[in-house]
Parts: sequence; structure tokens; C-alpha cells
Amino acid sequence: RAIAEPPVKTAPGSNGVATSEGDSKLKESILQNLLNTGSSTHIEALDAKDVYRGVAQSVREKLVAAFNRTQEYWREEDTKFIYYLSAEFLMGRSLLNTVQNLGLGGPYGEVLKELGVKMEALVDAEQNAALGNGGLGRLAACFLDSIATLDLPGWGYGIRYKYGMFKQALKGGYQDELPDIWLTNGNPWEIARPNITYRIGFYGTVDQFQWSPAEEVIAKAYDNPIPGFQTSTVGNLRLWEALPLHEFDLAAFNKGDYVQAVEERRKAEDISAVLYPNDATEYGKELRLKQQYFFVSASLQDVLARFRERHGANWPLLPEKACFQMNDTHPTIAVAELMRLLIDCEGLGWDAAWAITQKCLAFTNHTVMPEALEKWPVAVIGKLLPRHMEIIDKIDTIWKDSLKEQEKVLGQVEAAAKSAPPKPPKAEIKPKGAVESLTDALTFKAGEPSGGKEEPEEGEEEEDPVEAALAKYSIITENPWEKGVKLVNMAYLAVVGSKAVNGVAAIHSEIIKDTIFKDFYDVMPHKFQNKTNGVTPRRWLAWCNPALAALITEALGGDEWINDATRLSGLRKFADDKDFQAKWRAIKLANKERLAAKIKERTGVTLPTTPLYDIQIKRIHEYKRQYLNLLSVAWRYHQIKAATPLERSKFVPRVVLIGGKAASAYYMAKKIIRLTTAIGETVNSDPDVSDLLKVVFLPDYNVDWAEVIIPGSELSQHISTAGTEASGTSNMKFAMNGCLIIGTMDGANIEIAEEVGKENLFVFGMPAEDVQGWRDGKRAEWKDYDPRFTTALNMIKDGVFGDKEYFQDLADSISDMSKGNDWFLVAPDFTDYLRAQAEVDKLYLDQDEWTRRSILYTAGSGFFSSDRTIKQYADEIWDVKPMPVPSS
Ligand code: H53
Repeated sequence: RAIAEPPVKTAPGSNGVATSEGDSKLKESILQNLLNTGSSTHIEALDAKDVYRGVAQSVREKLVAAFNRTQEYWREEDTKFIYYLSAEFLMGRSLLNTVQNLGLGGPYGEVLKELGVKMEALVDAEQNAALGNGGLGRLAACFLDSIATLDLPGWGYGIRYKYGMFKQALKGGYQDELPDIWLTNGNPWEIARPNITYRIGFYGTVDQFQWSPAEEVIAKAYDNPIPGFQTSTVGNLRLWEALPLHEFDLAAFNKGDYVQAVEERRKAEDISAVLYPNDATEYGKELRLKQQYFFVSASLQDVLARFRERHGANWPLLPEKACFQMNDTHPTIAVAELMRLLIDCEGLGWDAAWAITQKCLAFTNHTVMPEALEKWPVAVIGKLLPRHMEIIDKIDTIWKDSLKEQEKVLGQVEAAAKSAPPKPPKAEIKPKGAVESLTDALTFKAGEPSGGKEEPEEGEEEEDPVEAALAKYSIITENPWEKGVKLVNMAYLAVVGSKAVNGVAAIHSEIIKDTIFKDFYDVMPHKFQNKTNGVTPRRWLAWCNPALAALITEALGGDEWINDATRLSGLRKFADDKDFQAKWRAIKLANKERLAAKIKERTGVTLPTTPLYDIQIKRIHEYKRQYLNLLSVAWRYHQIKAATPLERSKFVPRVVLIGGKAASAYYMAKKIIRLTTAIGETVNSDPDVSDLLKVVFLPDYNVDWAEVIIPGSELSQHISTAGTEASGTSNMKFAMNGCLIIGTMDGANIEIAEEVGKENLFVFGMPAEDVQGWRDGKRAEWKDYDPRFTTALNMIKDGVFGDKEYFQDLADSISDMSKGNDWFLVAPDFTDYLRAQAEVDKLYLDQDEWTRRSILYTAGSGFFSSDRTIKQYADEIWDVKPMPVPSS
């Protein structure tokens, strides 16, 4: 990653930011900043962190200048903006990306070389900005990169968490969670905006539609400039910090109650303190809803304030100036908040406000996992946000009334009405103060069936048949697990309140229309779209894999592919070229060596670099099926042990690397981590297997690890049960870096197969359309356990890898399908998985063919650039046009 030798030469000045001031001025700037931040220009006397801060400050000066120019220009032009509302932005490190995106790689590389500084050491001195869990948060970061690169007026809005994603350590092979204290050395990439603040209310009462919050905090803005590539556009990520309204309670202090004196501060700061470490898993904590409302309200207030400054009360114009994209259900309280701001604060009538809201908002769904689709108890929202609960209730009522006029629904309602006389309408929801402990809110377990509708008990009031016919469209629903408890289905609220709803891969966008949003799709098919995810080819190919990037640039005769990834298809003609293959292979080997060195540094394990590098890095989750991978590793180990020396020599040596974090309360996921480390301990110390098999768990997997792992990988695993992974995005990054994929026909794997050629992937497993049938029916009588599966599972059960008791329930969870176990179908997919793995081994022996395919992956990955995704959002949902800053 040394930028001393930049992978791509961007001519200085070509993007309006790159310096033309010459090396001497740049050197001066670096030295001055070293003095400012580290009190010395004697580099030898400074540690890497000091040097990093000095260099980062000098880069920041240029970044901020371009940022100010961009923002000023956009303000003057009064152009339409896209606002990306997201609870997560997984930005990773900024120094290298900023330098490279600004086209300053060459000049900085030269000067640092002169100063005797290794760029790599500087890069490693930077903390990761890990304000996200996984795919969803990293997608948001890639989107910001593309929005800026495409000159689209747009900002991200989120939370400036004081503590990001926890650091994962291994303690005796088990996951240990440590806080991510990422701001200790300051953050040179942000600009504090103490003068941009908003009040955010919670709790309290509503009287005549007027909300009087019982608690208030301040949201303070921090801007994080986002440099585009080969443009002078610098976009923005505005993050909010929560602060108390009153710094200090002097009266309490004077009375000697020192804790009470700072109580308000502590309570306020709690809101932006920690990122919830759940990725597509349980929700339900009140503080999380507080966080969601906090950043949504601050962001909407901020946009409306700027609008008002320019256009006064001309609110019908708002949809021509602003579009808000809601990233998953986390920011969907925006539907009610925008209504509240327009009605209660700006004095609009309901209908006018609703028309504006529905034109301004759009919603992306990222999962069909029931536990990640937020459903907040009415009592929780009613207590925390009483006015919003009223608004949601009214939205629900009006929405269902409007359906009665729809022909499709009309038939159902009339039929229902005929079968019984209508009852008087149900009483309005009275949300105030309904629960004492809000933190008792629900959590759902993976894979649990949604409860069936119960018959009313004797003496119990029967439901109005019209209401019953409309119930499936209800935003406010009955909790299937707890009778009498009402929930707000946030995804339904978002669907009703948005102009567009999209899934994140072709198959996923179809599945949501057939399953979770079926009834909504039936009555408003025009809202539903697909936007297949993408990743930025800057960070995920050009900057993280400089050697490959240089070879691609050389082959294609230029670096235009970096912002027009479709040009990567030009590599196809080199796929059979033996010389090119040799160069390609040499780079892969060098990247494997770099990865092995990093693994040595972080785990102490020494790995050979000739074996096949087989990698699965992602959050640990049952649906992602790391377990399937591990069972096949156990089987491979068994086979090698049982083989004669001659047979052993025929095995294709493999290094199996698994990395990922488990949500702290996710019991089974934690066991899967321990199973990986336990298998590693056994296998890696067994002389019988020697270099034929190595298994390593990569601790604390994060963005900076990924930037080294992905370029060094040869095979990557994307093996979720079909229909469960909405898209996946690491599959795209691996493909870009010429890594072959073993995977199911799930998420974006399907589209990767289309682009790369299905025959070039190792595809296996049950198709998505068969999965539900399996779960509902076939599982009950299925007994065809593959004997190899049984052997592998018994090895775990029998304690071959130690920790026998600890693994018992993990083993039980996939043991007897007829009892309802193995929800994610590990056993039924095992046989086909081993077949695909055998194909992998066979192909690896033919290095020319393997390399040919590897080239074809990169060549076919252009579609998965987030530039393509963002163009589609901009054209088909946002209606936002590029607005490049004219060169002065
Ligand atoms: O979002 C990614 C998808 C991936 C999906 C992930 C995701 C989260 O990381 C968190 C919550 C959630 O609902 C979904 O699991 O398949 O690629 C980006 O769309």
C-alpha cells in the first residue's frame, strides 16, 4: 500500500485539487503541520502517530479548501440534494483514500520519501472509523465515495458514535469484546461545527397536537469531507453528537450532589456514545430508538432550516430540493418526524404535509430476516415520542381507509363486510406512559415462525370483519408472540411513507415483493424497484491492490477504469494470454505474501504461501453458514489423517481463513468462532497434516484488514442459505480482485455469475425457491444425512477439537431436521458443497485455467461499481443531477 509508488498516475491538477505548487511547498506544509501537531520537525524524534497527524493535517488543508468551494457552489446553485440517512457509516481509514482520491499520491509519495517516512507506517497509525457493523454500513461509505465522484450534490447524515464497532480479541480461542476508543488521538478528518446545533426532545405529553417534551438534548454537527476521485467535488458526511442542554446543575453541585450535577450531561452523551453491535440481528432497546430519532430529527431539522432560509415557507417546493434515502428501517421514524415538523412547526395541514413527505422519502430494504425488521412496541414509541405515535396512528388509519377505495382491496373488504355487520371503529391508541421499563422491549430469534392467528377466546370481543380484511396492510400490528401487545412495523411505515422502495440485489428485490411486502406490492406495484449494490473500485481495487491496478492500467492503456469500471471488461482479451497470466499470478503471490506477513504480525501464525488461500470474512451468523465451511474443513482433516502417504501427496494444500465478529449476545455465533479456533489449534499442530491444511481465525476483522485480505485471496466463500443474504458486497470486492467464488445462488452472487459466467463460479446448493418448501414440509421426513456430514459432526461431538460439552448444543442445532433443527439447511446442502469443493481442488491444479478465470472475474466486475448503483439511484429515485464545481 505504499503510496511512494502510486499505482496510477494522476496528473497533478487534473482534478482541480491536486497540487501544482511543487514539492517544496508541500514539504513546507508537512513540516509546519508536524510542528503544530507533534511540536517538532525532527521526524526521528516523532512516533508514527505524530507523523501521521502532521501529514493528515497537511492533507486536510487541501481537502477542506476544496470542500468549502464545493459546498459554497452547491449552495449558490440551490440544487437538489440527496440526503443519505444511515445509522451506520463504516468509513475505515481516510489518509490513503484522501490522498489518492485528491490525486496527491505522487507528490506526497515523493516528499515523504525525501523525509525518510514510510507511507505504510503512517497508514497503520490511523485508527479505523468503524461507525458501522458490516455490509450495510460499508455500503453507505462506498455510496458517499461514488456520490462525490459523480459530482452529485449529496450528504450522508448519521451519528458520531464515541465508541464504534467493538474490537474483537481472542481469549483462549473465545471472542472477547473490547471498546473501540477511536477518538483518543483526535480525528483530523472532521470539522466541528459548534454553531450548528438543534434541540431534540423526548418523552413528555401531547396536548392539542402540541408536544411538550420532558427531556431535551442538543445535537451538534461534525462535518466529514468526502473527496471524489478526479473531480474537485468534495461531498459531506454530517454526523451528530449528543450534548446536554445544560452543561452543569450548579444547584445540585452546591448541595453536594456531584453525581446529580453531571447527570444530564451523562444521559445526553449516552445517546451518541456507542454503536449497537448488531448486524441484521436483534433490536429492541429503547436507547437504540432514541439514537434513531436523535439523528433523524437533527438531520431533518438541519435540511428544513437551510430550505427555510432560502425559500421561506414555500414547502411544496421541498421535494424539488431534497430527497432522503432511508438506509434500512433504522431511520424510518423520519416518516413521522417530517410530518411533525411540517405540521406542528411549519403549520401545514395534514394533506399538504403528507404529499410532501411521500415525495421526499425513499426506503431501501436490506434484509428479509425477521429479527432485523424493526417493530417497536406502540407503548415504547408512545412513551418516548408521544406525538409521533399519534401521527403514525393517523397515517395507519388514513392509509387503510384509502385502501377501501382500491378495487383490489374493495372486493376483499366487501366480502368481509357481507359475512358480518361492521363494528364501530376501534378506539384511538392512547400511548402515554403505557410502560414503565422500556428496555424490556422485544427481541426476535432467528428463524422463528411468525405466530399464527389465534381464535378469539370465549367471551372475547370478535374482530370487525372489515378491519380483519385490512389487517394485513396495518402498520400497527399485534405482536404474534405476546397477545395484546401492539407493534409498529417500521418497514411498513417506510413503504407507505416513501415514493420508492428498493431491494439491494435482483433476487432480493423479487423476494421482498413476494414475501415481506407482498400485500403492499399488490396495491402499489409502482413503488417497488431494484438497486443492486456496488462497491467503490477506488478503495476496493485501485488503492488496496496497487500492483494489480498498475497491471490493469498498463493492459487497458490508461486508468479510466478507476471511474468507469465497465472498462474492466477490456481485460477479457488478456484472459488466455500466457504472459499476462504470469504477471497476474505473480501479483497474486506477492499479495498472498503481504497477507501472510500481516497474519503473522496479528496472530503470530506463520503460513506458507504456496497453498490455495481460501477465505470467508463476514459477520458471524447462522444464515451465512460458516458452520458449513467448518464441517467441510473437519471432513478434509479427517480424510488427510486417514490417507496413506501416497494419497496425501495428492491433496491440494489449503489455508482456510475465517474472520468476523459475533454480536455480543449471539450465543451460537460465538460458538462458531470458538469452533474455528479449536479446529485451528488441532489441525495446525498436527504433523500428519503438515502444510496440507492450515486453519486460522483472523481476529478483529475490519475494513483495514479487508484491504489486505481481499487482494491476497484466491477462493472466497459466499455460502448463505439461498434467499437469506440480501446481496452481500464482499463478494463484489473479491471478484474485482480476481478471487474465485464458491457460493450459493443467493443475493448478488447470482448477478456476479451472470457477469463473470456461471461456469466460472463454484455454484452449489438448494435454490431459493425450494428452501421454504423444505422448511415447511420435506424436513420432517428427511433422513439422507451424508455419511461424511455425520463423520464431521461426530468429530465435533466426540471432542476431536476439544471443548466437547461447549459444542454440544451447536452440534444439536443441526442434528435432527425432523425436530425442526437446522433452520439454515446445513445438512441438506453439505453433499453438493463437497462436490463444489472437490471442483475447486481440481481446478487449482490447473494454474493456467485458474488464472484465466481470475482475470475473468475482474473483467466481469465492472457492473458492481457503486458508481453504477448510485447513477441508478440518482436517475430512477432521487432525480438529482451532477453539479461539478467549475474550475476557477
Ligand atoms: O446489508 C448489506 C447486504 C447484506 C445485508 C446487510 C445488512 C446489514 O449489514 C445490517 C442490517 C441489515 O438489515 C442488512 O445482510 O446482504 O449486502 C448491504 O445491502
